[in-house]
Amino acid sequence: MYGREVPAYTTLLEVSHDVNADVVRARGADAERLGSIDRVTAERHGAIRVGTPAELQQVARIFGAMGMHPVGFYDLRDASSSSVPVISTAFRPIDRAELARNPFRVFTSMLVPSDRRFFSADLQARLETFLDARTLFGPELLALADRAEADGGLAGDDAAEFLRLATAAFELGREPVDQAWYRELEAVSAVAADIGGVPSTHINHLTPRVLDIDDLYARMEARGITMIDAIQGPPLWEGPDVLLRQTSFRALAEPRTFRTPDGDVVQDSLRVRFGEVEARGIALTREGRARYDAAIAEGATPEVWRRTFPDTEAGLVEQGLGWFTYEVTDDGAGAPVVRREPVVYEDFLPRSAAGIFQSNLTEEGSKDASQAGAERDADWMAGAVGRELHDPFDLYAAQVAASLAAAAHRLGVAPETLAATPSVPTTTSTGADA
Ligand code: OOG
Ligand code: NI
Repeated sequence: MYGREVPAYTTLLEVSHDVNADVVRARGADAERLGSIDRVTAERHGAIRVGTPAELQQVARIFGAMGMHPVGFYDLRDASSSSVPVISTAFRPIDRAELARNPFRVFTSMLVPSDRRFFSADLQARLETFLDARTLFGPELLALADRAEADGGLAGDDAAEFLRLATAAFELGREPVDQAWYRELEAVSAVAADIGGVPSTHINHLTPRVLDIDDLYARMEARGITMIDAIQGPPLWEGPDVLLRQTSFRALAEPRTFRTPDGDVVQDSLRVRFGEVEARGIALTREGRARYDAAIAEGATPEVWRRTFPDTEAGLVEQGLGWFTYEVTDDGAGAPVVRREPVVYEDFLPRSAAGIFQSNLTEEGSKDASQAGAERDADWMAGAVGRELHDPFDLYAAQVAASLAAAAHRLGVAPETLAATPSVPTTTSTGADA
């Protein structure tokens, strides 16, 4: 559906496949250190935007049907200098084995109409009235979603119908857009207009994963596709990739129908959907993340990175900056071997998200920084979504702890002995008597 709606996405996929095939040829097994090529090829994240907690709860039921749970809280209102009045979470599988089968996440943003930095009391009231009156997801879709979640899946025709209705719910709306209303919101924030100026929601972008984002950037430009100015996140450097590097091509003008204040229906265009691509690195611990945030604030140059991060995986382990799991395998001669594997970062970065939002907005919008913003945090978001909001750090920590417990059990040692020797190289023979 998205490839049909946004043909440039298909080009992005083609170039991503070419880049990944070249990296696998050049680097061999090392290319698959952060996920098998099958997983990386299937991997995507999408982005959608909704208006109210009620809409967010409905979206959570649809993603819940597919084993995707809300993880993390992102506040984009302060992360961006332009006007982005949303808070976000991401729906994704939370179990490692499920992520390997379904490496799909949806970054989901929700408008904050009560934030006076963006909306006056009058505009808030009209916005909420508009949002409360629309229906994004029909009752059949939601009923099927609930049944799928309760029963752990749907059979045959029901599964097909669920997918048909869910896909249709995320198509670009064809109904005429109220021009005056859309433009009024757009003067405040293009993102607010995209959410609250139209009667339906849509996939905003669908992002494939690449193994060499610098190469991808160059190849897209060579094809004549204008990319945003920079790759967001960590710089290109010689040490291990951490977290997430992202870039995008600018939003393309898409034809849309508008109803003018005089009641005429006219053709015009809107630029809201863009093409994003990402490279994923190693998940960082809270300490690692604090260093990352400081380094980004300093300016993400290779020099800053060399001062901030060790240039090997072993260094990340020794300094407690990255997450790694431990697995016991066989050295081929019957002796157990402990292998250390990096944990892939499965989440998002608010600064990068703000950078992507911002570089794709045609208008800055307006924001009155002298007003007090509406308080929002992870607890508030959990209440709004009506489900447990998972903390990404807790999920990574639990995954590492489970791997240590399993490895220690197989070796017949205490988990602390493995955790206390974080410098075990990638492959360590523990000796036949271990
Ligand atoms: C979401 C922007 C955030 C990312 O990859 O950080 C995002 C949006 O444009 O709605 O997708
Ligand atoms: Ni994205």
